[in-house]
Amino acid sequence: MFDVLVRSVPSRTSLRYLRSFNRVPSLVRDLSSVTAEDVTHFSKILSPSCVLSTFPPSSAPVEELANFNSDWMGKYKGASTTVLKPKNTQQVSEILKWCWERRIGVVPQGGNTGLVGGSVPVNDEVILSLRNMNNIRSFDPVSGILVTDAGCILESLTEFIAPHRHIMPLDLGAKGSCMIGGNVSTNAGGLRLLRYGSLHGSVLGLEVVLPDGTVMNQLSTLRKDNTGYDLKQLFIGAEGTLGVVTGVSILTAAAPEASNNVILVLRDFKDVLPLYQIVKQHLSEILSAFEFIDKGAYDLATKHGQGRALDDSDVEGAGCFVLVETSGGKREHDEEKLNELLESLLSADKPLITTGVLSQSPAQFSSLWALREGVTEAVSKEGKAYKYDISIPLSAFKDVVDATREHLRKKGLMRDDAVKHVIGYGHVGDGNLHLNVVAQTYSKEIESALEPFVYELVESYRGSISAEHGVGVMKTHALHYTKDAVSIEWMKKIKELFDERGIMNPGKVIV
Ligand code: FAD
Ligand code: 2HG
Ligand code: ZN
Repeated sequence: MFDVLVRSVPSRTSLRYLRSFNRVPSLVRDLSSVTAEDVTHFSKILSPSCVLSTFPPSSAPVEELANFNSDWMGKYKGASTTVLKPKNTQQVSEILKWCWERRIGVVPQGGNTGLVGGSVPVNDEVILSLRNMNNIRSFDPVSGILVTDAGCILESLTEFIAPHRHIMPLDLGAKGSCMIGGNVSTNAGGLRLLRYGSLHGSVLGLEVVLPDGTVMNQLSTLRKDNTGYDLKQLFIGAEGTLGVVTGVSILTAAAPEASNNVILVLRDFKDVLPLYQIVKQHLSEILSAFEFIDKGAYDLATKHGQGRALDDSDVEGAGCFVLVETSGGKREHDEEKLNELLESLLSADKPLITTGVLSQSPAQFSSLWALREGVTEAVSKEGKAYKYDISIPLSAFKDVVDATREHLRKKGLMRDDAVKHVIGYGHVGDGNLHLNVVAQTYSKEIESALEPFVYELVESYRGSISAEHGVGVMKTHALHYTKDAVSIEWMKKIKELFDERGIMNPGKVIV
């Protein structure tokens, strides 16, 4: 298969392609390291507090760079000597112009909450932190269109538009740290995708600084614009490999008058699918989330204080849990519908659920959500996680979790708690399972037991090895389980076209 691909690309790039099939991130190898001269130049573009470098004139101790060089899980580490924190698009442009000329690798970094190692360097690339670009540029309460700097934190945006009775079309557990530019660059999914769709639909425009420093202004606020290729779509989910997103125009939604939630307790996973069908039919337009956690995930969430545990009697015999949220225009109407649903589920001849716990106050509403949203946090407190974020048919969610556990057991890796838990949770409504393998420590042995095992399993269902977290550095070698050779070839051509020097986030997505 590789031969065919290599032959089919232009000769100018074939060497690079050949190397990539040996899984060597060739674009990384050709890059320059930052020198004192570079830092002196950056210090002319940015004020002193915005340059953090081990080189003069900054001369920061290496420890000060540690957080920027390590990802959220502590799994991926970079060796960058220099973090730059521009305050505006012009500064980003000047930095990239210099890095382009000098062939210095650049890693854009938002909230650094990514789960695939995309936001930290693979070597000593410059880290370009967007955290100082945090101005809201405009908000139109009539259309709901928000235009903002890429470094605004998602939760701050939510709070900013709340008094105008609007909500962001996306929400995720990392909302307190992740930034809108990072969300766009990962095409983050999250907890509201069922209702509001993906960012490919709600992002109306982007301002992007291209690798050579050119500013591409596509910061449109138009709902409709069919003037040729929709270039912004390329940057949604590009994970910083094509340019730096500096501004985002996004359509926000009118805030629902009322939101309710309920946790449904199920004896058996096989009942999740019929339950989803019934819930969809019964709640129709007010259904806003249908999220799933298995018993292992629930136990970890409660063990580590994420939300309040349900009463023991409610959890007895539970195999898994589903969180249903409604968002609608009239509280009484929505509550009535939810109560009717619960009654009919519980009084059925063969009930699909054993019980349902309905939130009765804003605090309970948040607590039920914390049981689901808090699993990632709980897992990180429990151990070291191998995370597989996959799209597969709903009916296969449990089989994949069970098969992975069994596979690790056969390999002897469940002994002595080397692997402590294999759990599943995720976005049922989006067909997205989060398979988490929680180990005592990261080890080659566990990784090679899991890969390619999990990827082959996903491929057998014609699924996706990355539903929403992206490829980062973690899955560059595994793209072919989901994308065919022609698609990968065209992705490489697009990368070449924007960034022939390979300075943008080297070693990520496509290598
Ligand atoms: P970073 O982690 O800083 O960067 C992510 C990638 O985007 C990197 O490749 C980086 O180089 C690139 N990048 C960042 N900013 C820019 C920019 N301005 N221009 C160009 N490239 C850029 N993800 C989901 O999809 N759904 C979830 O429900 C979800 N829940 C999460 C819950 C928790 C507790 C945690 C820790 C993570 C979760 N994530 C989830 C993953 C993560 O939060 C998302 O991928 C998020 O969108 C990353 O945003 P960030 O600002 O932290 O980006
Ligand atoms: C979620 O849905 C996030 O909670 C994180 O996407 C999933 O940690 C994970 O594996
Ligand atoms: Zn998720």
